[in-house]
Amino acid sequence: MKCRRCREPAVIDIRRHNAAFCRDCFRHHCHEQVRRAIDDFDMVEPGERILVAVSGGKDSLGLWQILRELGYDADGLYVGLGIGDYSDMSGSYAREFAAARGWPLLEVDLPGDFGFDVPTGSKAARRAPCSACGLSKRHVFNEAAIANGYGVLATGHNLDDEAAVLLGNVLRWETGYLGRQHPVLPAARGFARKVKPLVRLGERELAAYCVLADIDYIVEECPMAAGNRHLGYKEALNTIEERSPGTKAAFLFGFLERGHERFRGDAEDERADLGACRECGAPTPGDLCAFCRLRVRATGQPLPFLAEEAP
Ligand code: Q46
Ligand code: ZN
Repeated sequence: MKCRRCREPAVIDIRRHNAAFCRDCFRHHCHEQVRRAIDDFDMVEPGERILVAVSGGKDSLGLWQILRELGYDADGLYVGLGIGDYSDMSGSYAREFAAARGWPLLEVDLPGDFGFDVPTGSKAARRAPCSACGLSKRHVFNEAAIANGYGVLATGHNLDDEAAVLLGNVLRWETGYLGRQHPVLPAARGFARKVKPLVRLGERELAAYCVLADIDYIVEECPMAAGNRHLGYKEALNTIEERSPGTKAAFLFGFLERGHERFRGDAEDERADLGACRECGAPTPGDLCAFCRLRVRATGQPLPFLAEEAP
C-alpha cells in the first residue's frame, strides 16, 4: 500500500476516498479536510478568535490542534460535567494538552459554578442523561463564548456524529432539527456562531490523527452514553458503510446540498420569537430558559430572582 500523495509506504487507508497515506501526508489530508470545511461553509472570518469546546477526547483535542496548525487564533473551553471519575479524567487530559502547548484553556464547572452535576440534573428533571447534559453544554458553551468575546464557537462533531444525528432526525422527521442541522449555525441575538469544522473527517481518521500527532486523549467512553439512540444510529450506519464505503458522506453532504434548504424555514420560525430568560438572559421562548429550569429542579433551590419574588 503506497501513499497517494508521495508514493512512500502508507500507514492508513481511507476507503471512502479510495486512498492511502503515509504519516505526513495523512496529517496534510486532515488539515486539508478542515480547511475545506471552513472555506466551503464560511465558518470563520479573518482575524476572528475561535473558542473550541474540548472534552479531552480525540475529536475535540484533534480539532484544537488542527485549527492552531492552520494558523487560527483558537483557545479551549472545558466544561466539567460532574460525571464521576470520567469527568476527573477527561479534565486532566484537556488540561495537560493545553499546558503542554501553552494554549489558554477556559474552564467552567457545572457542580462548582451552577450547583449541580449531570447525573443529578438528569434524575431531577426526569430527562435522559445525554439530554440534560447536551442542554447544559449548549448553554454553557454559548454563554462562555459570548462572555469572553469569541466570535465563533467550534465543536468536535465529526462526519460519523453528524450522519448519525441526521439519521435520527430523518427517522422521526424532526423538521425543526433538520433545519438547524448544518455545519454553521449563524450568530443571532444572544447566540454565538457555532461551527463544526470536522464534518469532513470520520471518527477513525480523528483517532489516527491523534495517534500520529502524539495527542494523548481519553479513550474511555462516557459511562452515561450506554444505550443512547445515537450509538445505535452510528452502528447502523457503520454496517451500511462497511458494504458501501462513502455512503455516510453521501448521506450527509447530499442532505446539506439538496435537503437542508427545504427545512430551514422550520428552524428560523423557532428562533424568530425568542425573548430573554429572566434569570440568565439566554434566548428562550418562555420566561425561564431550559437550562435555568433544569438548574432549579436539580438544585432544589429557587434562583435568586425567584427567591426575591416569593412572598
Ligand atoms: S458526555 Fe454528556 Fe456525552 Fe456523557 S452524558 Fe451523554 S452527552 S455521553 S458527548
Ligand atoms: Zn436562563
